[in-house]
Amino acid sequence: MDPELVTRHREHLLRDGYTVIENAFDAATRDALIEGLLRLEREGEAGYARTTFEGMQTVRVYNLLARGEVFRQVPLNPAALAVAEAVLDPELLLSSLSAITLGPGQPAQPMHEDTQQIPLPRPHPPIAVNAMWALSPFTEDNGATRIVPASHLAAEPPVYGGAYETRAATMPAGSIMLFDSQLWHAGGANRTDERRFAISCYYCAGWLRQQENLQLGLPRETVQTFPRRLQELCGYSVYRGQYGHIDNRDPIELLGQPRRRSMVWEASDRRQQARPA
Ligand SMILES: O=C(O)CCC(=O)C(=O)O
Repeated sequence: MDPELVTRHREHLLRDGYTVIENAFDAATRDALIEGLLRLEREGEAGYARTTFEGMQTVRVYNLLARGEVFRQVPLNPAALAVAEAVLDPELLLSSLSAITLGPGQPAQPMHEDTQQIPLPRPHPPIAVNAMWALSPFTEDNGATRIVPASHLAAEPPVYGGAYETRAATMPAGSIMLFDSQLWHAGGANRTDERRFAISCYYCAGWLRQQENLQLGLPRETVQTFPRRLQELCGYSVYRGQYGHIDNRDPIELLGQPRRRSMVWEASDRRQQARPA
């Protein structure tokens, strides 16, 4: 993505709490992702969720990277990843990758924000960014995510399930809405007789615990076959040369890959040695 456009999306997200990238993926990709989700349902790997938050008429599939090659392209989408990196930083992680398929009759989800469990005073700088992939068009009637624009700057999180003035984040299929995790939002009600297919690709700062435990949830043999950038996003990386190390080594080496950066203490020794006596 053009760097100026990345900057514009970043500024929009910082100001309003969200930004929408249209035409972020093509129809063939959308069809392949929907087919991947339907296959999981046919194979019995996915069924209706069992909590009000997840939606009893909603099929959620977690840990998608363990469930099909077709999903690997999602966290690596160049446009969404560039904006998420610009908002967080290039050492960000994938926090979770899950599908949210709202069925007909699914009521609106309780209002919430995505890092409500993290005990930080609000508002704080962005620590996580959700990229909501519209595999179906997101409409007022089929459950487009409801948002409260600029609520990421509020001093409080929403009252869980509270009633607020919201707007529907409508967007054509093929769009991705990125939003600051602090934005007050909720899935809308699906009043149509069609399903609303979506994937939530949730990124977080490299120093924050991931929502899904991807290092335990993804078999190492599977991660070994991922592109390197995806391996790094899944946690085979070290933040600022320190957080996430194993025996002061970069976990990427566990996958037989060379590390590309020094660990923080090696780098400070090198700086020290380079100083004139
Ligand atoms: O389905 C949606 O549009 C939003 C879902 C959501 O916000 C969540 O599950 O945290």
